[in-house]
Amino acid sequence: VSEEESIDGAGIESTEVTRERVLERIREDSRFVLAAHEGPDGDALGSLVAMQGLLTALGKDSRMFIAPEDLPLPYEYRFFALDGLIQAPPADIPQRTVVFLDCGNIDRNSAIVLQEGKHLLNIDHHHDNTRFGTVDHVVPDASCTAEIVWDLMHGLGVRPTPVLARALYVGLITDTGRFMYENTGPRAHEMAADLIGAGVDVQDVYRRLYEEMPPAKLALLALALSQIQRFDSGELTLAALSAEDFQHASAQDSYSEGIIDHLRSIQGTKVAALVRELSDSERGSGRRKVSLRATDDDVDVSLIAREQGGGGHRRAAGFTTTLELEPLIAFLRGAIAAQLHPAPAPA
Ligand SMILES: [Mn+2]
Repeated sequence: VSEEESIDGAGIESTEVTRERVLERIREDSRFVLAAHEGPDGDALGSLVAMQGLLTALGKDSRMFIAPEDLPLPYEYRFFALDGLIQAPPADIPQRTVVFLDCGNIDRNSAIVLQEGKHLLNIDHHHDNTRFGTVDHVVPDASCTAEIVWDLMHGLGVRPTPVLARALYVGLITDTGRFMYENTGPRAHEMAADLIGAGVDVQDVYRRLYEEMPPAKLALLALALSQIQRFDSGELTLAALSAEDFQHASAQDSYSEGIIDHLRSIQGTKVAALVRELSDSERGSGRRKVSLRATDDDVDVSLIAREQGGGGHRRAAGFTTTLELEPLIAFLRGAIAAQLHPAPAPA
């Protein structure tokens, strides 16, 4: 493609071009640091661990950065071997290529300490990615960032070990809701077939991620389900967990993962919201973390999250706020209504 054809109206290079640029950096550079978004989920961690395995297979020197506040990892991800883990930028960061994975922006991300890297490869699938890299390989059509890493792996001719394949598979099944969310296309299943062929033990991964649940996690779910609130004929279904709720359930912060799927599943819901008060350990006393899920395309929750300085996908987004619960709910109801029932334009 010519230079003009490869750049769209907004000056953004096509993913064919950015893919080649990423492959070139990986082939030519020898030292790397990898990072993902804060509070890393299955896709962030799976992509991180897989990229580490990929670079190691190519004989590169690679380190994985995870901020101290994100460790230990949520229990379901502790089986990942974190080879090459660092918790602070290495002294030679100006000579290293930094790879940001599944990271829509780095403004409020601890990984911002890696900005001094030689090259910044921004590999992500969030459509609202702020394109902060020196190369921005952003593929909104990818079901997960792990799918992009999987594609790069094939581009580099690396055959995955079972451990590398498992890391990619974790990213795939967590971000697609086990192949149930709207981002699940043929490619997600082709990727699954490829990875299972490379040695992924499907039942073992399922057990690790979704069973072996600490009883406190179920206790927290029970607390959330017992205080569901519905607004505007149920278009907004919300549960708010306080710091005391976490204490009563003896639950860790990460145990709220998955609760929002129950809220979204309730009849008539357009938007599900899980609000949780951040504990002191998350450096956020008095702040609340809000996760949003949309049931269909009628509401774009990433727009709502962005109004509060957050972001995400159209059907899954989030933000952090200092708003008290009442004004927060008022904001959400207003923002949802503005999309569902826009006022008619003045004549
Ligand atoms: Mn993701």
